Amino acid sequence: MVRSAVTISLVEEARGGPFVFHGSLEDACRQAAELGFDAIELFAPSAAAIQDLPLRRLLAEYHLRLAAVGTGAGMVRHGLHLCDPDADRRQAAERFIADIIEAAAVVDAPAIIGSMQGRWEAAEGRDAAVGRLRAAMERLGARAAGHGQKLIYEPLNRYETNVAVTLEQGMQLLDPLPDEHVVLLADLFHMNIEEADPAQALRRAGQRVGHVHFVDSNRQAAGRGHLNFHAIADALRDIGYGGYASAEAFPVPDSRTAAAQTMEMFCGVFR
Ligand code: LER
Ligand code: MN
Repeated sequence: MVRSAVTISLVEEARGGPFVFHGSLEDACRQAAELGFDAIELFAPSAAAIQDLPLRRLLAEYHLRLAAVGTGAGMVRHGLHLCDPDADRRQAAERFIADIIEAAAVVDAPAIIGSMQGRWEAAEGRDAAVGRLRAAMERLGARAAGHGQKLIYEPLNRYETNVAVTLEQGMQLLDPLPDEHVVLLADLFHMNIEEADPAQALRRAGQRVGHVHFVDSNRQAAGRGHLNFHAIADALRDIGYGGYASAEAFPVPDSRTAAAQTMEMFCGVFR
């Protein structure tokens, strides 16, 4: 059964970003619980910031799970990424993610590599950079598995990466890595830009799909754009998907309405 989640960002630099809730973890948990969400997904500044949060208390108090934790603050705040040709900076990127994997595992959640994959530069070419990215994900995936978690890798649209922009390209990137260690994140906003047919792409990716960013074509709450969520839900059912549909959308017209509209669509197509 697909479970519902909603995003909360605690990263000041990502105030204008596509997260339903911003700023207050407690307020986001309260509203997520009121609206019937199963979980929250957290975008936090660092592993240390996650450790300082009263996550256990809030999750228990509001009967929520932690669906996943993003690592993109390493890029947004420090400009770090795993394709970086500079070995010191690349290692700092890997360390940043490894620390978040550890902090998230304590609260029984996986970490996501989205913007931290970075991009390769034409001067160097694709193969060397992608080889280093894959090697880092192999180590990070093994680390996650050591804590009973999977590492989640997210293809992004062409304006955010040149590594893998479709699920098919993501599958090729992950091909040598065990799927018990690393799974794919299907973000429906990126997929609307890059996939010929999002539902078909989900069917082809099948068991590799481990997480979904549940959002409409314009990056607003599901139902506010032109994606066909019935076709997407049918595809997810067909592949036996049992992970989260996590609302990563702009708080338009406001956080509460975006969360409520997401839940209305979620119940309409999955329940
Ligand atoms: C970025 O566009 C995105 O979709 C995030 O989930 C990745 O950090
Ligand atoms: Mn996403």
